[in-house]
Amino acid sequence: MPLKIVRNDITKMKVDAIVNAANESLLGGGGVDGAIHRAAGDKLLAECRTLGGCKTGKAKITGGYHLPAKYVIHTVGPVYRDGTHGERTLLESCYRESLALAKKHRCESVAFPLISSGVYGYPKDQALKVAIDVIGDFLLENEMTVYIVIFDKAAYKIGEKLFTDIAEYIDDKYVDELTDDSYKRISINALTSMAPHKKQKKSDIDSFEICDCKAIFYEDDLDTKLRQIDESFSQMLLRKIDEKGMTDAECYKKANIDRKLFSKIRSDVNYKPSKQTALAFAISLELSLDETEDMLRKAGFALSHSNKFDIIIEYFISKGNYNIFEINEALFAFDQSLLGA
Ligand code: AR6
Repeated sequence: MPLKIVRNDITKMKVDAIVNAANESLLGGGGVDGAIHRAAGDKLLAECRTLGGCKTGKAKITGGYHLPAKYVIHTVGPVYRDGTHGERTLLESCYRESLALAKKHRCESVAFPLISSGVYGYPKDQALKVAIDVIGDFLLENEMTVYIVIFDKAAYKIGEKLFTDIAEYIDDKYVDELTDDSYKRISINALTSMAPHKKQKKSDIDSFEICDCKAIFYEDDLDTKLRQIDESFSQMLLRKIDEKGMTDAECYKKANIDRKLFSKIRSDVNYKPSKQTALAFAISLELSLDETEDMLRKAGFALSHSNKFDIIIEYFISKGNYNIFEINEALFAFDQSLLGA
């Protein structure tokens, strides 16, 4: 199930558990800790007093009291010194221990702040990377919806090099919608997107391929090609999953798609996904750019250079980086909608 990055005040999140970036005393403090205690009310502090504190890297759970969340998971992040004092290991442990507690209490949804990235001084881009890595790994094995809650967008940072790289790529590729080039591209896309609906005779394709001198197809290849032309999005998806030797669960988890949506797609041969969903599967299946365009066409979409979202996706595919969580991290930084459910 998916990882979502959202902008919000964590005390407003309607989830089974929210995570508190606490200190070892568990008796409250500033930042997100203060906000959670204020919103939950005095009974939270009373319960915290019974817990005997919490070591750095560990987590403890309490009720949510006046919060919309049923539980608060209190974890203590490391104070950042210079990165050579086991800070990353401790921060990873905070996420892992909190997720394990959430699982033990059968939480279906959990929201995290960026632990240690405030008063404790962990560089925000690195804190975000740790959160995404650990939560991403957990979600490949577990069914849960996990939110990373960003309080202040200005404080949200992805790695500087990645940000500059993507910004340059966008600069390079972006075409104004009114330039000839993009018109050409859009019309080519429009034409090719008609292909799946057009019934072609075997002989047309045969002669086209031979004239073009690119390849001579044997009967089997032709039959396969013809079948693929008429394939729907969901048929193509299931075929690709088979071809890649993946299980359904591997595929929808890597796509950041939840199980229910996947079942819907699987059982409805004519299911029309959103562009974000179609692309999420293309990423999960590690399709090339051409194959991605093919899959999008089945859903009635195309990639365009007049759209930042599309260019960012293209950037990651061209680099062979199919980590959906990292892609979403970048999409969020550029104010774009995220992939998956
Ligand atoms: N919702 C979501 N995120 C928030 C909120 C909120 N309401 N308020 C702040 N943040 P910090 P730490 C973000 O300092 O670095 C406390 O005093 C904030 O922008 O709360 O782990 C404890 O008692 C930042 O990105 O936690 C400890 O002594 C992130 O939450 C110490 O601070 C974490 O910032 C813990 O420091």
